[in-house]
Amino acid sequence: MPHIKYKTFSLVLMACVASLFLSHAQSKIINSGWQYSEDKTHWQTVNIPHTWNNKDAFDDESGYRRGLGYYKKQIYVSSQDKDQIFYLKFNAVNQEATVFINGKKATNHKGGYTAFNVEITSLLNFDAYNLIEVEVDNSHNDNIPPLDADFTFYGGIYRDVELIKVPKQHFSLKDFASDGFYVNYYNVSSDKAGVKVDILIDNFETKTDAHLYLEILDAEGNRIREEHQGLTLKSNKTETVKVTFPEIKNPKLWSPDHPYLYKLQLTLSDKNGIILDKKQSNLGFRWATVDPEKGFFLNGKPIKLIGVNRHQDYKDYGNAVPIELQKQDIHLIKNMGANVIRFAHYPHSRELYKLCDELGILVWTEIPIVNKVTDSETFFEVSHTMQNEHIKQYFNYPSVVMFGYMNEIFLRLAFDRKSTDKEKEALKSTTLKLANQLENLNRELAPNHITVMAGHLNEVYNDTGIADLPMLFGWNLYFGWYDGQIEDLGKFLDQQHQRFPKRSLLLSEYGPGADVRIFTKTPKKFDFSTNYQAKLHQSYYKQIKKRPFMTGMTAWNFADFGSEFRGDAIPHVNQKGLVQYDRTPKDIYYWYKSVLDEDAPFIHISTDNLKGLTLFEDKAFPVQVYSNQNEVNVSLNGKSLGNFKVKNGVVSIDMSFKDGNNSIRVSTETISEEKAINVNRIEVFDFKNFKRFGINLGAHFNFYDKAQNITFVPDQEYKKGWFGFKDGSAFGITKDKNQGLPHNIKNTDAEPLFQTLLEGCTEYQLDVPEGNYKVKLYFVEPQIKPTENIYNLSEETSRNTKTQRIFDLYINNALIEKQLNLAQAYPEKYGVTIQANIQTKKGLTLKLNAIEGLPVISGILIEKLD
Ligand code: GCB
Repeated sequence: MPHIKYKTFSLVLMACVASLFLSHAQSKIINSGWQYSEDKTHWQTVNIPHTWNNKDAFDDESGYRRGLGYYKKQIYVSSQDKDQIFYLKFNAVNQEATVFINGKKATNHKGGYTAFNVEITSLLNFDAYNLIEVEVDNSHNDNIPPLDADFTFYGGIYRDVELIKVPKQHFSLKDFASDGFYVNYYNVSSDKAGVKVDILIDNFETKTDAHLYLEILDAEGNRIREEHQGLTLKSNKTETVKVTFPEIKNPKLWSPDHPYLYKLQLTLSDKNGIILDKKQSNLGFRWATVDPEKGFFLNGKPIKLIGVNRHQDYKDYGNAVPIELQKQDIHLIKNMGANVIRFAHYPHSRELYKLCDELGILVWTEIPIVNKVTDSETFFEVSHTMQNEHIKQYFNYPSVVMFGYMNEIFLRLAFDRKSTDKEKEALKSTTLKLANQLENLNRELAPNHITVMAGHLNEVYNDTGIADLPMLFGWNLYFGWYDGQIEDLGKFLDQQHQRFPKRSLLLSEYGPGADVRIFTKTPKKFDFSTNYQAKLHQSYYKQIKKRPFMTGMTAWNFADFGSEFRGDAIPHVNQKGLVQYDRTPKDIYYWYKSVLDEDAPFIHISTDNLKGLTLFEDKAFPVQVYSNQNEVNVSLNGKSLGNFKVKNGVVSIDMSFKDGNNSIRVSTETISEEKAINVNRIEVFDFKNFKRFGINLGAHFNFYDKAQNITFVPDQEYKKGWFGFKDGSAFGITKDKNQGLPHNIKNTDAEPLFQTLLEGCTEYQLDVPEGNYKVKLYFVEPQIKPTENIYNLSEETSRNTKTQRIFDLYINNALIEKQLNLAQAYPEKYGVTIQANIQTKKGLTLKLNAIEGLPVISGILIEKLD
């Protein structure tokens, strides 16, 4: 209509003219040059994002500092802006923040993962520097979730700080630090789609006339809808304005395959048409539903949700991770072919959700009420505020389809050995009360989103009925790791589905720990080998694909992450990542790509982890090839091994490597991939080719030690002409898993070498030929009280008493150590090495003569000197 066009034109013209001499709402990032101190005496200059725990959370000695951290910064405010309203926006401060402006308290905020705004206008001095001080506290607080969880609670101001300056009329900054408007959709289908927007406008002045202009643009930037609204804003009030657009015909729908985005722009002007404030948001037309029988539907079509959980921290940065690095995660996840991310266990940076909109990734987002709740009014209050902030700040992202509020909330209860039954019942009902309240809050604030919660393997979620509160219940299941066997997954899910046929289910977590330095032909539960990781994920995927009632699966975890109390193959790191802590992909990442990403032909030869592969009489080593093609041709060192069918994204091929450099080539008609692998082939009986040779005593797996640049091979019983133990047994290893081993060994990063060990071995023999050898032996005293690992759900460890072990150590009858008493001579959990040069006519025999208790030994490294 010409009338509208003229009006729009004149508004735009006025806006352009106005912007020449008037500033409308403005946000300035003020991350640079803060002063930080832990005692208010010694200050250092830091930039935001910042945490004080990026190093000490990985330090074996100290544990990480949970307590106070002080930040301050000066900002200059000019009197030119004296008619403006000023806010500070903190995008995340972990976990409690008290903000002072020029010495006066401005606000206190609890909760480390959502943003908060504070209005500071009246506290400012114009034409002067103003002091911002922030007191940050990450100590344990019974009233702030998370109370307890398997991740590190790094303290600090770790997301952007913004100084916001707005005219007296502006989109509200007071509604739980949201953008001040909420996008709702109505009648969305492929024929038509409607948009309704609720807008909150603050007026800091007397009654005023204003003008609101909303427009919808398509992805090409064409304006396809616009609405004008004249407003009369009451004095010093927040006005809610509702705008409904007429339906859009034949909208392009948003989905992971076609993430088509429209844009909504909001402009607030004064009565003269001068722009006061502007906002915008992505619009995506989609609708999501769950069905207990048929799974997850997007836009009416079934989609199996397959993706990952993500934690936000990153090697060396803690949680203070530059946003560009974080964005790379989302690209990596998309590239893998995932269609869903669970942002666990707390809201992540908003930029990432925006990227999910753009790339087409469905999102589950949640607040960190993890493991247990506190029965206190404040805890309930903080939880409510947190969920209000969460939903309101993340509401407008089309990618967000699921809002969650609890994870494994009965975990602590399940392991509580102290409380009485009555106390436990009371805690259950408190938890249920909070869950009910939050579920209702979710449904009220976000009626078109799916509500979710995740539980661990325990009947309590069924018994209490908590699992029936959310629209979708996620099971975190670790069959083949903490519990039972890999194959138990499907059986468990079938039973649940039978017992609770009206409940929609997602496998919200699963996965074993995996260290890229560990590989084996015989993967076992708890060995941290990348091979076991492959086995578990490949089987889980098949089991979930087979079950249409399962909405999907999200692997635990996208990346390795910091968890201070843990002691796995890398201390203080949870190693269940598909990629490493620095985001280098593990092989399993490529396997997922081969089953999920159909965009282009893809091949990956998984030899990256076979560093220093040493083979003996073994003629071959199984190598997994991953591909999204049906058949691949494989050749080794130029000779074809034939064509192989790829099933479930993988084919395993036994490769008879030669000593030295080998090359593997895998091809299809359209693509090929080549990998070089260096293999150390040692011939039995004369140990012909060896220069250096390492054995991982008591272990069935290879361990690559970067510092020594050698792979310690698996141990074996002595065989003539070869090597092995004559007696003794692997410490802490049961039939199908490794557990109860010493962790967080000081003085080394070769944990897996020390962790597995032989106990009670009195003689170990290597039938090496005549020569001069450097022999290095590795020891640790294992019998120290292990830190209780609550995630180690199945195993009770009884090795918590310290007994004496004293032994003499001989090599070929030469006394190397007399009365070796590891517990007495060294600090606890200390990685000890003892080294000697030995000349031999034939063979090396190691003797550990017990004086008291059973001798232990973790590793042997021999080097031929001439
Ligand atoms: C879980 C928790 C998650 C842990 C994970 C694990 O079930 O939800 O926070 O990190 O197990 O690795 O044990």
